[in-house]
This record gives sequence, structure tokens and C-alpha cells, in this order.
Amino acid sequence: MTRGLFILFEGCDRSGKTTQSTRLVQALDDSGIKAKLLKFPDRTTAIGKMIDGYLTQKSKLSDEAIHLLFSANRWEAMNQMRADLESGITLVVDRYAFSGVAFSAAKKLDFKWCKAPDVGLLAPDRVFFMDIHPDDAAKRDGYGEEIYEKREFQIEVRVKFFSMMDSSWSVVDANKDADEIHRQIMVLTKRAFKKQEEDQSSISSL
Ligand code: Z5A
Repeated sequence: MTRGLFILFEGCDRSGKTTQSTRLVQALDDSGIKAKLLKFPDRTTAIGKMIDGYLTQKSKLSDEAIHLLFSANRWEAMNQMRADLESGITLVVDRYAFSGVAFSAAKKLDFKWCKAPDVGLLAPDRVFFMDIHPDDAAKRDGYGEEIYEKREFQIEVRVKFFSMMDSSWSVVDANKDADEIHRQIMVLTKRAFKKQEEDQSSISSL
């Protein structure tokens, strides 16, 4: 049985992660590849509900406490994610541990401390970074409703993301037309499947 791929979308707010991750899952399904869409934070769990209360500014938490809750929200999904990948399902994930580090480090929490709780989580095979300047993102629908949607902060978050990139990341110009972005993501995804076919790499950890 060939394992599924773990494909991750990261990026600043309103960069089109949800739009593109949804389209990718649909396209994979249409071409006969079993795929599942996951989103972090998963606001449906008990931990996710606490995170939602914080993001929508209904409750207050210290920077450290919310950071650890975001991480715990990923850990509670780990067993199912591993089982899915091992059974051949490709996971398309909308935000993950890099968001956790970028947002908390942008609040000036220590970078190494921010990374520590996520050590041991499953690592993505490919990361698509949806890159948009916060000034352009702010023009999109729904901007400004949650706690982190502020210009200066989003600029700092973008810098933190760039500091974490390695060769498994592709920077995608998120300002382009959505159809054009989808086509580019399909090309990059096909490349990732081909590489996995050749390498037969096992699932690795952060
Ligand atoms: N956070 C954290 O601090 N720590 C963590 O560990 C994690 C997250 C995992 C909630 O995340 C917050 O949690 C987030 C980071 C923090 N805070 N911020 N900022 P979320 O993922 O639930 O929420 P979000 O980042 O705000 O995602 P979003 O609002 O869903 O945005 P998106 O998925 O990137 O974009 P979208 O919904 O696909 O598109 C946004 C709008 O733009 C929409 O009207 C689209 O129709 C439009 N759009 C999309 N693509 C295009 C193109 N190409 N052109 C023009 N318009 C477009």
C-alpha cells in the first residue's frame, strides 16, 4: 500500500488557503486520488472551542496558554492523521505548526520555546506558502474580524514564516487569479506525487 501525502497550506490571513486547499481536495478526488481536508485550528473539539473563544475575543488567555492549546489541538489529531496517511489517504491541511510558531513568535515569545511543543508531530511532505502582502489581504472579504487581523502584526507574522522555510516549501503568489493559482498548485502537487513514487519515503516528524 502506497502511503498518502501530507500537503500543507500556510500563509497569512485571507491569503486564499481555504479556497485553494478545498479546490485541491476536489481535484484529487476527481482524479481518483483519495484525499481529505483538515483545518487547524479544528474548532470542533473541546480544545478547539477554547481556541475559538480566544480568537473571536470572547475569552482571554495568556500568550503561552493559547500557544500550547493550538499545539494540543494538533496533537489530538495525530493518531487519525497517521492512520489516514498509512491507509493511502492524502491529507490536505489548512494551517499547522508553522502558523503556531509564526503567530506566537510575532508576539515576541521565544522562537525555540514556540517550536518545542510541536516536536514529534507528523511533518508535511510539501508546504505551499500562500504569499500576499497584508495590505492586499486586508482588501478581501471578512478581514479584521478576529484578534490577529491587524496590519503590523500580520507583517511580522509573514517575516517569521519566511524564516522557517526549507526546500519542502513553495512560495505561491497569492495575489494572482484563483484559477491560475490552482493550476500552479496542481503542477506542484503532481511533482510531489512523482517524487514520493520514486523515493518511497516514510512519514517523518517535526
Ligand atoms: N493560529 C495561531 O495563532 N496558531 C496556530 O497554531 C494556528 C493558527 C493553527 C485562525 O486561523 C487564526 O489562528 C489565524 C492564525 C491563528 N489568525 N489569523 N490571522 P484560520 O485558518 O481559522 O483563519 P484565517 O487564517 O483567518 O483563514 P481564513 O480567513 O480562512 O483565510 P484563508 O483561508 O487564507 O483565505 P480564504 O477563505 O480562502 O479567502 C479569503 C477571501 O479572499 C475570500 O473572500 C475569498 O473568496 C477571497 N480570495 C481567495 N483567493 C483569492 C484570489 N486569488 N484572489 C482574490 N480573492 C481571493
